[in-house]
Amino acid sequence: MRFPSEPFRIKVVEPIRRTSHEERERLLQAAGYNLFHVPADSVYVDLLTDSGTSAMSDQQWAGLMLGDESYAGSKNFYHFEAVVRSIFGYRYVIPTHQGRMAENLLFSTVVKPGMCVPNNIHFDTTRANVEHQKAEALDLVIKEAYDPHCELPFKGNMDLARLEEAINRLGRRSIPFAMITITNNSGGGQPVSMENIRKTRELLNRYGIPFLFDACRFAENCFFIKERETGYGEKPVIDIARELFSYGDGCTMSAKKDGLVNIGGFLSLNDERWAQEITNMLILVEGFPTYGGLAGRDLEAMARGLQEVLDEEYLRFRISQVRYLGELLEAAGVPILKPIGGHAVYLNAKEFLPSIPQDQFPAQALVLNLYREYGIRSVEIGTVMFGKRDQVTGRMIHPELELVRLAIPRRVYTNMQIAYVAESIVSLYNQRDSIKGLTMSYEAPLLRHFTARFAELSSPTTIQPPDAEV
Ligand code: P61
Repeated sequence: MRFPSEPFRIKVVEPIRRTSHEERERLLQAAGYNLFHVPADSVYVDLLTDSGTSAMSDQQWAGLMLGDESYAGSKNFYHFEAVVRSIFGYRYVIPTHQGRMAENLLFSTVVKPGMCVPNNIHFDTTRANVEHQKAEALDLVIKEAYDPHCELPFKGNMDLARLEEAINRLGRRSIPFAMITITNNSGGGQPVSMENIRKTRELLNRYGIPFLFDACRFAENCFFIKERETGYGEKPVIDIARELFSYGDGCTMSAKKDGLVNIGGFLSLNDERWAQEITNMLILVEGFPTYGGLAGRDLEAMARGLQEVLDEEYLRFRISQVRYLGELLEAAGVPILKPIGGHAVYLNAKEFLPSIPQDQFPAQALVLNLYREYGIRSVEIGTVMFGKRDQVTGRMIHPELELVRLAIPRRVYTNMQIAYVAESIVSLYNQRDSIKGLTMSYEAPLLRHFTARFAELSSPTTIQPPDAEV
């Protein structure tokens, strides 16, 4: 384990309020044990998401002061457009206020009812936007992605055999385009190799199917390629990014991740007809094409962030800091998903709490106890988020993986705070027998994880799961 030293120093600080155990217990009860309803200023280390939570640099803040807020033709747009073209290489650049709007514009324009969009794994907003068009969101990642112990350098890869099978089964006309998400967020922040991307392109070319990227964490993916893929060790990350995007026809992007901004996104495409139709829709729902739902200053911050994120000193630190957390946990025997991803460490709740059945939401129980005991906020990615009720029996169908995601905001926390997180989790692991399961006392019909409420069971082993037959 090598200690990742920060390639920056701190110029502005934001104080964090300390809370007592009693206060956290009170807040948790008021929130129905759902961390989405705990106020952020009552959290010590907030690992809920790495999205929109980055610290901007002095250069980005300086850029805000250079915001040109003209309705049409802001100079910041032209700068932003030039930067996006120089990295991604596509002809048309369409700004949006965040990633899901780029998805919405693309899917509502190009995807028709009954069609199918393959991806390694769709992120939840991507899936929801595909399904909103009454189309199928098909996940075709390699099978090993679902095994938390399997260590592969590129566990986000597309399964090319299954992709070809899907094309033959559904017919080329049912597939408006295929996507690859880099890195694969829903599969543990795992990267996709250049070879897999090149072969996906070759396969899609044989059928004349366009190829788009969900590029949110592109720089982290390219850094992994540099670290792990033969032939790329000496290449600058910017050149790796240019090669990678050259195999596609466009991308959607939430700049709230590797754009290093708190708000912003875009769509970039080569196809003139798609770009024209999408721009018409953009004007209807977001704004004029040279600001797309953002202020001029936001475009400037995004242009600067997209360049900074390719700084290899920054990327080395970023990937190492996440790895540092994972390695501290692993060294203490805490079960985590392997290999360690680019933006987050995932706790394996099934192995952390083997005596709590999935009906009793073990990953949510971990999330709750991490906050109650140590003031750390994480997010459940398991039965609460992805469990479904069988329409006929009403019984819960559980997802394969029961995880807690510890997503690390970019340039925000010091290594000492990361060490605090590791120490806290190890301490919780050593007391894991005292952790109780939960019941869900309120559940919304859609996206229930945001509003669900829970109650704690008195003992994990003596209480029957709510759906069990007696
Ligand atoms: C996250 F609980 N991710 O990981 P937008 N593609 C990909 C993403 O990771 C992503 C988007 C598209 C989030 C934020 C988040 O239910 C949730 O700019 C690979 O957020 O619209 C976002 O980009 C969408 C967390 C989003 C959630 C929705 O934490």
